[in-house]
Amino acid sequence: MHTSTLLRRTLLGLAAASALMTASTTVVWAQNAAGTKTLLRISSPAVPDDWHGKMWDVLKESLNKSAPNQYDVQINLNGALFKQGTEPAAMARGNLELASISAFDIAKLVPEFSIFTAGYVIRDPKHQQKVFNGPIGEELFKAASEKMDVTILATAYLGTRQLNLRDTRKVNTPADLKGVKLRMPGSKEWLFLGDSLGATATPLAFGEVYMGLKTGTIDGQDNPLPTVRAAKFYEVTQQIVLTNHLVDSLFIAVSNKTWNSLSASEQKNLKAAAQAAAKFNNENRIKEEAQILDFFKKQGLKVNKPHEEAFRQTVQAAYDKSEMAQSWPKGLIERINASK
Ligand code: KDO
Repeated sequence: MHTSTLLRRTLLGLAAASALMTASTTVVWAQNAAGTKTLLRISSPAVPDDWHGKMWDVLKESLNKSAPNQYDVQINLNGALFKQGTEPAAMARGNLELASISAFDIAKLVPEFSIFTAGYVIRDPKHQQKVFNGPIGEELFKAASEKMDVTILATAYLGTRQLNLRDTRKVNTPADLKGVKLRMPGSKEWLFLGDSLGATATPLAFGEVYMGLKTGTIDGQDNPLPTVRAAKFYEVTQQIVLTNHLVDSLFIAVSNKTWNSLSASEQKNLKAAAQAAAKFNNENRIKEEAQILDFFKKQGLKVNKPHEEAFRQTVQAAYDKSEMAQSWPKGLIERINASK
């Protein structure tokens, strides 16, 4: 065949393929725009093998059962759609419908929420559910809805944060962490927590932690142990220090734009789906935390229990003196402590 004929045919073929692609894109878009399916885009930095990554499948399945064909649920993990911490802004702009947001994300706009970014405030997963499913949660979630334009549907237990170090060292009290470059997520509340433990807090996004540990740009990181396993940080670290410094939460939140567009029964279904997802995460994570140390020991990691009371006192003293604590409503810490 003559080269120019071949070229013309190829170009015609490409044009036809592109017309087809445009047509199919238009069909998908038209479906959503026509309101036949409500788009629910989810973004999370979680790795797929972590419980708060898997929980979104539970939400999707629950909605498929309670509201068949009503939602187009799109799950995006590994921070692939939005970077860690940028989800609330994306929801406010109308580019994202659902996310699991942290107390640290909320504290940026609701300063009193920073009380939950402080170490040693929430005692355990039961206490966490008591606090957030009762009047304290109701008041603070209302403030989050007003200031962030999102509705919190359920509280997930992210786990209890522990230290995880690249090299072994003796760590008994905060003084033993002097000079340790401890990676924390990049916001002032996170960095405060890292510094309060006695380390030198260094900001880094979750997705960069593995390489940071491998190459030595950081000396350690803190996360709940199921995440240390799921994100494979144990491959590039040698020690776990059981400080138990933060019983961490994630809040499953939906943008108010989406929430307000739903009928009362649709809202009920979505809330039930979010609660089923949180329940799945919470049960599995608690079970895994109870037995996970053996896994790390088998991987050759050293696991040590430091003087937890020394950590608690140092951390609490740092928060007591902090500017952050000025924004905590009078009596809130006592109410949290009294929740049983
Ligand atoms: C982390 O970056 O260390 C953190 O644990 C912070 C949490 O708020 C949350 O964003 C979590 O990462 C991600 O979901 C990844 O597990």
